[in-house]
Order: sequence, then C-alpha cells, then structure tokens
Amino acid sequence: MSQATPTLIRPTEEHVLLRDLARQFTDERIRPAAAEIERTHCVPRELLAEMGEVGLFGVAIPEEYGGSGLGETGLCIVMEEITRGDFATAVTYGASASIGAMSILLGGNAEQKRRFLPELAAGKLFGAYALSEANAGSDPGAMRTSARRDGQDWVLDGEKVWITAGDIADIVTVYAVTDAKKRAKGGISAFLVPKGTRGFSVGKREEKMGQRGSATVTLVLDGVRIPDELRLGEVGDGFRIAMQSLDRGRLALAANCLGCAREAHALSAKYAAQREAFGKPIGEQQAIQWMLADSATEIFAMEGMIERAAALCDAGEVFSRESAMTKLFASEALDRIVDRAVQIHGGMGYSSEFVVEKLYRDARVTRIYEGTSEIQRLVIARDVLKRGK
Ligand code: COS
Repeated sequence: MSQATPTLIRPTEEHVLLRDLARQFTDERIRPAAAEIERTHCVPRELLAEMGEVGLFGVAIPEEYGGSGLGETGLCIVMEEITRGDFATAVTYGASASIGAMSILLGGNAEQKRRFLPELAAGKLFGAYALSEANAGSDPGAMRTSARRDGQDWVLDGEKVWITAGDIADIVTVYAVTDAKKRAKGGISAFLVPKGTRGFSVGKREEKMGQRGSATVTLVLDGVRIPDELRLGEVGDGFRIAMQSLDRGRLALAANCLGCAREAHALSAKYAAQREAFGKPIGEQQAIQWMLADSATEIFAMEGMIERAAALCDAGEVFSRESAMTKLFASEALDRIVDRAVQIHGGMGYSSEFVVEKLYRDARVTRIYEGTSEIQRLVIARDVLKRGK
C-alpha cells in the first residue's frame, strides 16, 4: 500500500532514495513476513541481517563512522516505512539503529565510536538500551542497579526490565547508580555491557498485548565486571546521555506511530470504498466520512511535527520539548486512528483475520513506552514554565 506523497515537504534526493529503499524492502521482505513474526514472537536474525546489508542500520550514524549520515530525518523515514509493514520489526530495528546506537554516538569517546559504530551501522553488531527497572520506569533516577569501582574495572549489580531486543543484543548500554546521593543529578553513569560477559544474563520475557514479535526481556546483572574503557561519557554523565538518547528515541517512535497510522488509515479507506450497507459503499455515509477526514487530518499534523522536530535535531538544536510534543501527539492520534479503523471495519475489525486488529493492539503501548503521555506533558510543561511560553 504505497503512499504517493512523501512526508518531507522539501526532501533531499538522498532522503527520497532512502524512502524508496525502505518502502521497497518493507513491501518485499517485511510485510509478507509480518504474520509469521507475530505468530512465532520472533523477528528472524536473517531479516535483520538483510536490513544491515542494504544499509538501513547506519542511516543516522555519521559517515565518518561508517553510516550514511542521513540524520534523525533519515531514521524517521525508515522507521515510518518499516512500521507500515510490521511494528514489531520496526521497534526491534530501533533498539539498535535508534536508541542503542544513539547512546554511543551521544556519549561515547572517539575510540568507542570508532570501535562500535561502524559495526552497528553495518548491522553486524546489534545494540540495545537498558534504563528501566521494576521500580524505576517513569522515574529512572530511582534506579537501583549499581556500579562500584574495583581497581581498573566497574562491578555492576541489578536488574533491568522491559528491554527491547535485550535477548539478541551484542552490546547493551546499561545505566547504573555510581553516586546514590546524587542520582539523576550526576549520580548515574552509562556502561557498555557486551553479551556473554560473566554474570550478565537474559531473564523473563514479557507476554504482551501487541508488538508480539519484538522481544521485551529482563536483563540480570550479577557482579558483572566491566573495564573502565567501556564506560560511556564521564562518571555521573549517564542520566544526561539517557535523556538525550530518549529525545531521539521518542522522535523515532513518533515516526513508528505515523507508519502504523498510515497503514490503518489506508486499509480503512479501501474497506470503506468496498463494503456496502444500506445499498451503497459505507464510505458514502457521512458517519464514516468524518472518521476518515479526522484520521487524514491527524496524519497530516503528525507528518509536519515529525519533520520539524527532526530538522531541529539535525541542526544540532535542543529539541527535548519538540520531541516530547511530537511523541505525545503522534501516539495519542494513533490511538484514535486505529480505534476508528476498527470501527470502520465493524465486526471484521475485531477479527484477527484482518490486519487492523493487530494494528489496534500494536498501537496501545506507544502511549506508554519511551515515556508515558503523562511524562511527555511533564517535560513540555517544565519547558513552558522555564521559557515563560
Ligand atoms: N537532555 C539533556 N539533559 C537532560 C534532559 C535532556 N532531555 N533531561 C534532563 N536532563 C538533565 C537535567 O538538565 C538535569 O541536569 P543537572 O543536574 O545538570 O541540572 C538532570 O538531567 C536531571 O534532570 P531532572 O531534574 O529533570 O530529572 P528528573 O528526575 O526530574 O526526571 C524526567 C526528568 C521525568 C523527564 C525523566 O525522568 C524522564 O524522562 N522520565 C521518563 C523515562 C522514560 O522515558 N522511560 C522509558 C524508558 S525507555 S523505553
């Protein structure tokens, strides 16, 4: 179901080519596999490897580190397109290409970037991001995972929960308390923990309402010894790295919402033109027309917000507020759009034989993960009060 209109108002030629590539890959490789990915609860490693081969993992990584340097704008384009085929595949991809790689790009020193980013860009190394804990979701400053210095090493203990792709990641950015008195104010540090490190293991896997193909796991750290050279940023800089990575992650997530919304809307428009009631297609009934009009309008707003926020990010501006606004609006609009899609499909929309049933389930978590809607409002309101506007 290809869209004729590109998201960008003035896309560069490279961004147009990138969208074509991501769209073709989605239509040929991801969409046909989506039902199987959902059924088996697994995005095949071979599919991720293929995405690496065609260059999708390096989109937001600068050229000097082996990426294509197409920035957050490029990443949003890929996220949107892949999500049209399968949300679970897109979030699995994003665990490495977005939030996993970005924490190294934002927090790493030159040596760490040279060592890890080219392999992440090629999709040969898979990254992930581990911040949340059982009692520290919206309030990560309350985390309990600790890192204590021991000679040239650090020893990490604790448990991280809700980690996307934590089961397949080769390298995980783990945030841990290094100063319990300071916490979010300089008492949290970031560490790169390679898979296979002694004491580092995968625990429980969540059974989820939607996005079932993407693995969401607990990671257990039991006396995990990490050399100081795998610490990201300065000691105490971890909270800043985590938040800056989330600024980008939230924007990419808004692009996921846009992709899912487009799919639900296109399916609804097609169904409304075909399905008849009272002697004519339901799309000719005003009740259905209003739903289609509202969804089209919200999709248009999402496109504009994502484009502007990504442009700010790529220009090196602070965009925390814009990222939070875009994530808030996109996830809440998506919720309304998938709800309308189910309503338009009637009883068929409630059947797992129809894709909109899956889209409805896939969408719900977007108002929760990478910061709930309530946290986005908090970020926005704090900035309003700080700037006085
Ligand atoms: N960019 C850079 N620095 C940031 C930042 C950002 N976006 N957000 C916060 N910081 C800095 C602050 O400037 C502050 O630094 P100083 O100590 O130098 O002043 C420090 O981090 C602490 O910030 P703050 O006082 O705002 O921390 P809080 O504990 O109040 O937390 C919120 C702020 C609620 C916004 C943060 O905890 C949050 O985003 N929570 C949701 C987490 C989340 O999204 N979880 C999902 C997990 S990932 S799937």
